[in-house]
Amino acid sequence: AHCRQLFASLSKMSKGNSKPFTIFVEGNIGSGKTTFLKHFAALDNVVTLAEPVDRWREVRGENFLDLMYSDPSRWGITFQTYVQLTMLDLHTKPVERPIKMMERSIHSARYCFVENLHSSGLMPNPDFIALDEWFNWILKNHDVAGNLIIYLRTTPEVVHKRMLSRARTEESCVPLDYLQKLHQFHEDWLYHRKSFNCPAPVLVIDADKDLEMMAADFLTCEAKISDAVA
Ligand code: TTP
Ligand code: MG
Repeated sequence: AHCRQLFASLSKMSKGNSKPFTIFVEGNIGSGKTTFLKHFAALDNVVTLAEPVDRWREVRGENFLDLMYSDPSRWGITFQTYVQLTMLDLHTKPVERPIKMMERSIHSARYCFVENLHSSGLMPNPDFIALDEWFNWILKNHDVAGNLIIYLRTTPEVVHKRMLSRARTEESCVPLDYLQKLHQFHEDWLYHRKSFNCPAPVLVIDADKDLEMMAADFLTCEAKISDAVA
């Protein structure tokens, strides 16, 4: 009930404003972003756009995600170019409801994943430059801004276990070390706020807990969203 009230009031605030209140749900691989979005999908005033990971696994018969993990130096640029395109598609997608909630954003693709590939030497410099030029052009010429980031903060060991137990085939060989690096990029960007531009205020949620224990956090989160909008 609390939840419905909150989103009803957000709905009123957004009336007459053609751009929806836009929330990016961020966090490491396996931090629970999809599950988090599902919780909010039931609400009348919210459109949730899940990450297009399935679009990355079947592109005209090619599995870009699998190619990237099997040979990041060769296929990293291909995969990340396509991720950037699908993210731009979601950022610019008009929605009929006042609140738009996205799994990830073009920002975390660039500041966490592309940055990680490049800085760990897996992405050649020219590939990185081409991607980054595209990214900067998109930021200048399209509205990819958000109003709030919800950061599902986890520890790498916890998400590593989750990732292995959900058993996405492509991720079977992703080592803990890779998740530790990605964790650090999320931390520096969203928690310590010392690396890249942070495109919206950040609400940090402890997402190490099991899903059953998250119910209270959903409510806290809704209250804080309300404050952020007010
Ligand atoms: P995530 O974007 O972290 O999504 P998820 O569904 O694993 O997260 P959650 O459990 O919280 O719902 O990652 C999806 C896969 O795509 C994962 O293997 C990492 C990969 N990926 C990249 O390699 N580069 C990118 O830019 C993005 C966005 C994802
Ligand atoms: Mg997901």
